[in-house]
Amino acid sequence: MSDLKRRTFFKLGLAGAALSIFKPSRAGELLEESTMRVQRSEPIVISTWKHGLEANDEAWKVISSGGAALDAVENGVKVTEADITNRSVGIGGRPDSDGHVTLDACIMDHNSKCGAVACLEGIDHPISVARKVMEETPHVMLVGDGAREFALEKGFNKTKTPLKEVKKDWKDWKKEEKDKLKNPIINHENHDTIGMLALDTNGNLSGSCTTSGWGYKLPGRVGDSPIIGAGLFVDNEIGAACATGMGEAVIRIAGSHTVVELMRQGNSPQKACEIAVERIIEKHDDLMGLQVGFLALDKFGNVGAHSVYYGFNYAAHTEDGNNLIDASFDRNWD
Ligand code: SD4
Repeated sequence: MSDLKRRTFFKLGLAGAALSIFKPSRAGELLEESTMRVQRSEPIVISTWKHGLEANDEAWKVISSGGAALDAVENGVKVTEADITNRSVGIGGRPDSDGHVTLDACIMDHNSKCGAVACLEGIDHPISVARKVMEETPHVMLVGDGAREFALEKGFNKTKTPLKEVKKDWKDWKKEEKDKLKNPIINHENHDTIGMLALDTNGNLSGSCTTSGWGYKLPGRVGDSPIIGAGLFVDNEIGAACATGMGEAVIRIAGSHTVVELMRQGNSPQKACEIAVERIIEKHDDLMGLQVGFLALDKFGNVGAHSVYYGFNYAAHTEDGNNLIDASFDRNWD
């Protein structure tokens, strides 16, 4: 990120913050006036975890050739969904405690249009089903059998889940963890959802988020990832944010929406992620195993990332290349 961009945003951020104290509705107007001066944006795509590198490459093909951020974030996370070795996204994901792989996803564009699916079983690209919900229905979210019926009607392929090797792991888990069936314990190794945010050359933002959720969760459990405002939020005037980690904690503070609103108040994306993490920490007496990471991108291409615990990283693709970056964090695991 260039210093110039940072300085520009810093100034705008301060101006926005000052205005928001006296006359909140003016803050957005000021940013809009300022961004109108920017004719074309330098594109950027960012996404959670190491698998974001591959996903970014695909998304980058779209935005670097002048395509829309919305297409970039859909195509990008489809790479992760299609990777059957991934145990926390797509059809290679871990099942719930009954052995069903249920997938959650959502997508949001620069016009605040959004679509989501939750508890979707046996369909290979939940993110594309979410996009169809957004574009071809008057609804925002479809769940369970309804989502599956809709996907089949729209021509998506049926897939058999869980995969053989995943089923074997689940059976072993069931034998060993019988007592945990009714009370799943958070396992931070299971947390590898992909959330992706992109800014295209027209200055438009979009985001996507897709996961198989908490491994061996209770049947019917839905996390933050398909919930607009929790796992993902985009406001084209301000910025976008997504979350990864323990969805229950993210939902409790409407995490991604909170991050975007903090940016609207003049905080940098980094500061906004830090404040949101702080809020999660304040709201939970027991933080044991509670990992949450936020990733944010503002309208000017500035990035922020912060997590409760050490270990969260993200991939960022700009014109300078595609890099894996460690996020800052509040505490170590020990
Ligand atoms: C969930 N937030 O279902 C997801 C899981 C996750 O990295 O993010 N894993 O709660």
